[in-house]
Amino acid sequence: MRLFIAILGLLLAGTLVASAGPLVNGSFEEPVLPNDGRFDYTVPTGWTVYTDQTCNPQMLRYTSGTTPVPDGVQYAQIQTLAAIAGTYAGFYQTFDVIPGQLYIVSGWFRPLSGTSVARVGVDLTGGTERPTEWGAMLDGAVSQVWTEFSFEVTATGPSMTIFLDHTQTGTKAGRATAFDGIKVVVPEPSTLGTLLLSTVSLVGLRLRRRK
Ligand SMILES: [Ca+2]
Repeated sequence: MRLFIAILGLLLAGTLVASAGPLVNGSFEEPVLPNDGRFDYTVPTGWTVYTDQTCNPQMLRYTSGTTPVPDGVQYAQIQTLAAIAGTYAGFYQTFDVIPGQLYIVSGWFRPLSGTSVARVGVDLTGGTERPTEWGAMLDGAVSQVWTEFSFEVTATGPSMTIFLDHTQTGTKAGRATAFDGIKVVVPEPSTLGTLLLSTVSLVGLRLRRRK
């Protein structure tokens, strides 16, 4: 009996840990670019491109002498082509979530010019309309290096859409923003698992004392 309860506890804890991270290809390692080609106009697997004009989705692969990639060896970026201030482009992905569950959205972004603004936001209804409010933002005028971001959202429905957004604030064409290591996870899943295991241990202890 004790063994059965212990196994049940472990299974429950395992399930809780495995439930995190419903997003796919947040690290942009797919599709794999050729080793000899560090650049491609490829849409990352699992993601969809959106824009209010014309844009270039791009994937890049780390090669010696270039800026290190925050997560793995590849990352994605999006480039606006029109010379219009306020124009935007980005990637979105819809994925399953548990209604009422708190999630941590995190990752890295890198505006590639002083007139690029990186934004990350979610649509809690799983819709594909670009959001008007954002969870994280970095104005290119501040920094051109990889910067980590993180924010919390509570799911209200069975699916959620994440938007990785690039906006150009100047009137020069060809501005871009890069993204990598995008994760959506349930915070501290081990806490509940530990709590369950502790409860199971206490039950086990009581059973042992009865013998
Ligand atoms: Ca990556």
